[in-house]
Amino acid sequence: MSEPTIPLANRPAWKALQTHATQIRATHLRQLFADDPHRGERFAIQAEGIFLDYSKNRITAETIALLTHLAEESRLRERTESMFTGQKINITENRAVLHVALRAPKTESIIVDGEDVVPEVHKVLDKMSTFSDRVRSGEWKGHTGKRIRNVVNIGIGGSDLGPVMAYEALKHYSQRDLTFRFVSNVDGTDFAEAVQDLKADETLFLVASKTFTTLETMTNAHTARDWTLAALGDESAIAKHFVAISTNAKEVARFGIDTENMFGFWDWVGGRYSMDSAIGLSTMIAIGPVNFHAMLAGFHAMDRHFRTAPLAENLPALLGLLTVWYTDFFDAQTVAILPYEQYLKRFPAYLQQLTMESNGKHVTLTGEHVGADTGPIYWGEPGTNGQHSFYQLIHQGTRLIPCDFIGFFKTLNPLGRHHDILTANVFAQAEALAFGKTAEEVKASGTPDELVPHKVFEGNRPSNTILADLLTPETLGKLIALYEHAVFTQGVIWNIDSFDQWGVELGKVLAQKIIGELESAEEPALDHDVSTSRLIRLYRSKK
Ligand code: G6Q
Repeated sequence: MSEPTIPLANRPAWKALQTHATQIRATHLRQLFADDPHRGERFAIQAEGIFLDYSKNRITAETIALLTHLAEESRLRERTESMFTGQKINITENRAVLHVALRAPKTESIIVDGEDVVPEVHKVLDKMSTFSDRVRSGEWKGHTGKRIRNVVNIGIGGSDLGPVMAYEALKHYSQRDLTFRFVSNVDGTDFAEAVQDLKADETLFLVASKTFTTLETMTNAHTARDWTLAALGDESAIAKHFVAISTNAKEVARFGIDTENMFGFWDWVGGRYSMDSAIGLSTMIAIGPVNFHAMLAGFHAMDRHFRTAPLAENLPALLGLLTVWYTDFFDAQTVAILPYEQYLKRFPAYLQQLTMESNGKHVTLTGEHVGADTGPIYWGEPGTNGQHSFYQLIHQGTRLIPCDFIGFFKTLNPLGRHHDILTANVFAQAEALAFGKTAEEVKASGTPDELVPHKVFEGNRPSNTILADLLTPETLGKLIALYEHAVFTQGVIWNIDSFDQWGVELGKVLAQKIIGELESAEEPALDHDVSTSRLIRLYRSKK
């Protein structure tokens, strides 16, 4: 793979952006709008049914030109091709990164290590479809001959957040006589509460784990096994009530799940990029194979757009570059994701993993310090709820928080005036953030002098408004792929490996050691720092 040899700070566009930023930082959005009556059209694009208004950003045409130059200098195009053609761009794990293959049509071919992976992808999708149909129709029976009523996904991180988010997002399309639960936390409460009203003979567990060795998932899976056996009393029940989603057939068999009931995927699917692989089995059972395929088509449409659209009209590239702009030239620490769609309530949590596990890195592909700030903190809640809690800080605090507002022209639940009221709030918030309210305006409304400073809104706070027609499986696929490729764009600029996650390792190793120390019958000899050792002793004395 070709790598940019020029360090970030020496790239000409980066230097030009530094100079340019000093001018823009001194300019108010009020001024930028006053200067250009066509700004609302100039900085808006529509592609693949997604409308992006990015005019309320602190940018000019020159900013976009410089940012797209930066993308070119950083070889975004070449890197994108490397990803789409199966090169091993996950350098530190020596792996291809091919979530785009998960939604490639049958007619495409993508070669990894001399083999076309697309037929394999479709083979698994077909197996998932057959299985989902059997569960949905009631043909798949539990051990006692009863049909399955409950589906419990056991997984964590990438094997949980995508499935939960997609289930919530697409609940409208789900089969309502099936109950779905998601167990991820090793805290026993998660499992206990998930199954407390379920009957074992009507419950199917999907054990979702790429490695099939993850401590939390294996602990929960064994507890689920015990719970099932306690109710059904017979080992042969496991085959009817457990399926596995994994790349590790050996461990699946060792757990006691028939590998016939295993849905595979591949090492080139990263956990946080896996919700459209077999990891999405719970989604497919919920919404059915036809809707699942519509979701894949949405992903694929955005993949194509990202690969082919000119950078200045490229939704993911622009979204990614704007984040680099605020992170590195405005010292913004976070990005708020604000979906005005109740079904997207888990979307910010999903994006947290996608963005922060991908771009929370401090060294480049070649191991040097990046020399700039990388992945910002993503967070958010659905609107309008957030307006009554944390928006105060976004409007009047001292920090700059770029916001992504996500809304829809139509609602899946038309109820009186609700949708107009909801959407009015999206537009009002973006308007208030950008333009604020000056001291003169506050005074003119009769505010006593001493209150004026408190009621001033500085404005000049940037946001994107992302709109689509209706939340469908296809739209969801597009939205997710939009952010996946925005994250990739950022990673390319910073020249980091967006696809590894070494930062989660150290805590895992230490926990393994401490588990032994908490559980040992003998008083353990502790060689931790004094704080940790004392906490361990305290727990042992109180537990
Ligand atoms: C995602 C990460 C991580 C992973 C979980 C679960 O990109 O790799 O969140 O998905 O640790 O791993 P398993 O699927 O192997 O259980």
